[in-house]
Amino acid sequence: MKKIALITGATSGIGEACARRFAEGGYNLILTARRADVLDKIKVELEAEGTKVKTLVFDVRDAEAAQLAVDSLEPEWQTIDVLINNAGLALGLEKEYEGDPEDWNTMIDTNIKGLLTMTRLIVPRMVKRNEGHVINIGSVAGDAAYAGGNVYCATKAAVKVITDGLRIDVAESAVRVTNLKPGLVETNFSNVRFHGDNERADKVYKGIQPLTGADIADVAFFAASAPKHVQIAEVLILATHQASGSVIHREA
Ligand code: NDP
Ligand code: 8X3
Repeated sequence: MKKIALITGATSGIGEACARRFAEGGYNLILTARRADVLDKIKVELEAEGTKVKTLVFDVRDAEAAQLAVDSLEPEWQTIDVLINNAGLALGLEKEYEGDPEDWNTMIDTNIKGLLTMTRLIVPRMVKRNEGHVINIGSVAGDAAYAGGNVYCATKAAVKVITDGLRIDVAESAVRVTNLKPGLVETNFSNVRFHGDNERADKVYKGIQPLTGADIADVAFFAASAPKHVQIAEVLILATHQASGSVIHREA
């Protein structure tokens, strides 16, 4: 029987790339996000290649909707082997004392509380089965603040600590817990961060070859494929000319 991976934020970027990588690696998939039409398109494509795909449309900020979606899974979809908590975003790059509190709430509710909601819904069954793997998408941004990163960096620092906390709490079981910390990955991330200012978003990746979603998906798949006694606890993945969240060498 094929294993099942549930991926949040599977309509774009790293989440979509994980869907493709895990499908290629022989998993069936539960794909979640808010955009039903995009999820459907990916489902049709992957099913044509032999992967079974279940889509769940909900906002990870809505704990009740998340619960209803997970409760709606038929028995054949209830044994989730890998949970990839990927849905997330940055909004703005303003100084902390000039930032928009609505943006802060959205980042905190999505990146921290949404991840916790999914963990709370999926992990009890993993612990009961004594098997499973949680892969959280953190960030180099969680290692240290960079200019204007303030609240986004804080959410990713929280992801690191929440991931470490879960690893401690499931240590008696064979459930594995991984924090992947990408650096610059060219996705829709910057378009979202700059509220649709695509010109500004493009500048983020100027003068450096950024990572791709597929680069991160490869690492996630590697972690999930490690022998059962091997727990890849944390991985920092940077573009070659990036040294930290704030040190990036760009060709003129
Ligand atoms: P994208 O904007 O390309 O993808 C974000 C995904 O998250 C989309 O599928 C979106 O789907 C989903 N999403 C956003 N908000 C919600 C929500 N409230 N409920 C459900 N789904 C949601 O960005 P990335 O692929 O780059 O980002 C994925 C993760 O990787 C994020 O956690 C981000 O912080 C992290 N990351 C990104 C890096 C980068 O440089 N790109 C580097 C380090 C970490 P939809 O809109 O359909 O709901
Ligand atoms: C996303 C990448 O550049 O904001 O976490 O740290 S960055």
